[in-house]
Amino acid sequence: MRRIAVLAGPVFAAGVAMLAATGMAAADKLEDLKAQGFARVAIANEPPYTAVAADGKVSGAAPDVAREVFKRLGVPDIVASISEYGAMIPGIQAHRFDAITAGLFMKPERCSAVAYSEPILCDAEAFLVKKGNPKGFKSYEDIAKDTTATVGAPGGGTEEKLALNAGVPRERVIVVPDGQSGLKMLQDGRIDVYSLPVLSLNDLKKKSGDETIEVVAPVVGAPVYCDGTAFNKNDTALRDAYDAELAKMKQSGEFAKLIEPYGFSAAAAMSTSRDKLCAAQ
Ligand code: 6CS
Repeated sequence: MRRIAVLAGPVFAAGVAMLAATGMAAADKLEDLKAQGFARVAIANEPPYTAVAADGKVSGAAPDVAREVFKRLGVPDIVASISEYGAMIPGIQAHRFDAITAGLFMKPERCSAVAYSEPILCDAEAFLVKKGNPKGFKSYEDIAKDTTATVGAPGGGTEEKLALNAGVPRERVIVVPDGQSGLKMLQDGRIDVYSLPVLSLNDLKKKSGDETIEVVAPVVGAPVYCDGTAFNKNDTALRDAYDAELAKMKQSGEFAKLIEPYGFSAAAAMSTSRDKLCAAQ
C-alpha cells in the first residue's frame, strides 16, 4: 500500500506532467514545423547523398526525398546546415536540427540514439586508391595488416568505425572533413586509401577527372548499409507521419523517380526495413 502512496505523491504528479508535456510537445512537432515554414536538416555535402551548390542550393538524394515528404506533410521547405557525421546525432539530440537527411546509415548504436524513418538510401563501402591499387587493399583488414598504411574517413563516420574495428590503429585512421580534402590527401600521398560509400567515391572520382586514382568496390567484408531520415527520439509522432508519406511515395513509384537518377536503388531500400537494419548483428 505504501508504494502506491508514494506513487500518488507530488513526485508522481510531476512525473506525469513531464511525460504529458513531452508527449504533447512531440505530437505538436509537426504543427511547430508547419508554423515555422521549414524543417532544419543536417547534411554533409557528400554527393550524391547531399550536395550544396555554389549558389547555396541544396540537392542530393537525401534532401530531395525529405523536401518532398515534408511538403506533403504541410512543411513547405527545408533549410540545411552542413555537419560532420559525428556531430549529427548530438545535434538532433540538442534540437539544433529537426531531422538528419544525410545518408546517416542505420546501425544499432545509432538506432538507440535517434528515431529513424524506414530505409531510403542503400550503398556498399568503397576505397579510393592509386591506380592499380598498388597495395592490393580489398578489405579494412588488409589495411590493418599493412603496418605503414593509412586510411582516411569521415569523423564519426561508418568507415572510420569499420577501419578501427578491423584493427587499424587509431593513429593510422585519419579523420577527413570532406570529399575534396580526402581526394587531395590521396593525390598528395598523405593517405594510402580514402574510404566512403561506393556512390560517393564514384562521384568524386568522376568529377576529379584524375586517371591516376581508382575506386575499389565493394569493400570485402563490409555490409551494405541503408540510411533513413533521423529524428529526435521524442519525435516519434513526426517520424510516423513522415513514414506514412514515404510509404505512399514508395508504392506510387515517386520514391524511385527521386533517388534512382542519383544512382540509388529503390528496390534495395524497399527490400529491407528499419527493424531489420537496427537489429543487433
Ligand atoms: O553514415 C555514415 O556514417 C556514412 N554515410 C555516408 C553517406 N557517408 C560517409 C559516412 O561515414
